[in-house]
Amino acid sequence: MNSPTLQGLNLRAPDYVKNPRLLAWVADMAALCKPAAIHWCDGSDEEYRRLCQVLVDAGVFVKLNQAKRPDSFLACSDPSDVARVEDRTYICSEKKENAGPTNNWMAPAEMRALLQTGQADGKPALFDGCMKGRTMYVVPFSMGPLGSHISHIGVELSDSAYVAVNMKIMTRMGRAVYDVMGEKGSFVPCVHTVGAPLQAGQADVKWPCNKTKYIVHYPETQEIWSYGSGYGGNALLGKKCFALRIASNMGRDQGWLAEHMLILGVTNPAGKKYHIAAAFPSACGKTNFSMLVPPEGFPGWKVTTIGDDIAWIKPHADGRLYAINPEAGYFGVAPGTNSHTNPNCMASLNRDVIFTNVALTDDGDVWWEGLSEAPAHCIDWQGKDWTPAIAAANAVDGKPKPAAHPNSRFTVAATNNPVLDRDWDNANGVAIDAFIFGGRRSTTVPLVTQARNWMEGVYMAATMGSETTAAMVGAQGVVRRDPFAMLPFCGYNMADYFQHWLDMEHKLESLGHTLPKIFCVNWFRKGADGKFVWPGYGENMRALKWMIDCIEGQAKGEDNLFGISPTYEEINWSGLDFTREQFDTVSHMDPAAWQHELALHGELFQQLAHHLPTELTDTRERMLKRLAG
Ligand code: SAT
Ligand code: MN
Repeated sequence: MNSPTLQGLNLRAPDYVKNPRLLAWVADMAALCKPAAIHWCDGSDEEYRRLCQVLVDAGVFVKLNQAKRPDSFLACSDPSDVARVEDRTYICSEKKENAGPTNNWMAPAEMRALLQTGQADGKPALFDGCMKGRTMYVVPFSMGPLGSHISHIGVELSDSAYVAVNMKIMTRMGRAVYDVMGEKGSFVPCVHTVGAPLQAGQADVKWPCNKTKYIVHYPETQEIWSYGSGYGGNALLGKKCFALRIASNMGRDQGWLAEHMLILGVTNPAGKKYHIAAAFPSACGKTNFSMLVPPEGFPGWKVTTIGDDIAWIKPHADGRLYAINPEAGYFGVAPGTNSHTNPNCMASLNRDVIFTNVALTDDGDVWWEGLSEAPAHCIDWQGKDWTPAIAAANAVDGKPKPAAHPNSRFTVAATNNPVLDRDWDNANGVAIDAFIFGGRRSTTVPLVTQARNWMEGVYMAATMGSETTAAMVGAQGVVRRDPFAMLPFCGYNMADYFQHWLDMEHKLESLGHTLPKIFCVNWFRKGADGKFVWPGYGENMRALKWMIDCIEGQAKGEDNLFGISPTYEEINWSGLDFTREQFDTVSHMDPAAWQHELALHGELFQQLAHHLPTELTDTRERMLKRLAG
């Protein structure tokens, strides 16, 4: 049989690809992007190995010492392409008000002219010929267990082999997806290019990308178009683009929740198990919390991981919310990860890992700040010699020059995790008992607070603030409101999203089960010396246990402005020397600080005034009155 061709490009798909809409779309995109070849990913281990070798041969991957870190690789990106680019991320809904005031917006027709169809002044579209000289990988993936009623399918076209191998780890990727899709099934089309076409004979660079970047979502037609970056959430389109920005739109329309949440199981010594979903902004310890090792003083307690970053949560006829982890791997922050902060993560990283932007040691292994004592010499993430002396000589603001980029990452399969929950791949998901919302706040917000009711919990989540981290391009350590840790990820109007959460209460109540409890936590309060007071990591179990006591009706706590917080006596301190004074430092609520905090809530509400549920402004009024005494 003759293969269909396009200007010499073989378009023939494997026989098992039978979906006419998919075949037509791939042909259209090939015509637009003009790649030199098309590779239909089958998701096999053999293919993964082959593509890793292609990346090694191209100088993109360094193969790590096989004895120390078997089958693992290091990639270092261009210094201009190291994190999500929020100011280049767009929600292109038909109506601007549906994107809301917190998202960048452009009219779909205007964006399509820019990316796809070409502009009136004759300027070519950015995607026109963007893959010249490169291979276009066709990457079929399922977000969520294959065939689960909570799952959804996507196909990413990318001119980056790095993306293809990362997607193999991060999602259920490969041939089986086509079986689920069948001839008529739908999928979310995702097109990604590094935006660096190669002219004939031109040598490639190690990390191709483009100064111009566009991360674009069309919520009505459920499409993702990403241009110019090869990094993380900008390029692995199943993650933030699909599983949060597009899926939040699906969730609003279909009555479910797509959230920036880890999911963990916690089992008490009697064998009773609870499931908790917890939202924190990027690089605030979600991966650590999801793999927590209970400390001394908690014999018989066990924490198991369902997911570390994203949860899709659907109401069930039994009145409970069931959550799945749409991902199959972890794209976690390396710096600060070590055998104290996250021993289970360290065990996960023993083999089969892709590291990005960490340092390379002289014996062919990896190193990052906070892993262990600094090596005498290594090659930093920018390929330069690094020694502690060089780091000190190149300090910025008194901070030594890091060997690993602060947003450096590991990509690893969930199945590497020694405390992976037995239900992590359960197509029905797990029933959620509580939600936790946490930000990075050096002041003001207490260690742990239970919301008095669903509405006040939604208020807590909606007004969450956090100090910014290296996961996004821009200034770090600035407090910004990050409602539900979804500010960069909600694919529609944030005020409507609050309403969607409020509506969930009535939906669940009508089904007759008790609602999950809602808590707010803050692990990051600092003392007068500027140091963290709460020991964090495994010790967070102490706050988690108190939350479970609340669920079981064992803890009463003390009522305050914000909700209900534990007394010193209610926390199990066994095995930890943490004084009443220290506890006071991480939990006390300063009226003046809260006056200011409520003013900031007011600013957020003003920004989101259009469509903002009145329950939220009413709650703020009540808090102001209470504060005034
Ligand atoms: O770069 S990602 O968006 O995938 C990681 C994160 O910021 O949480
Ligand atoms: Mn995240």
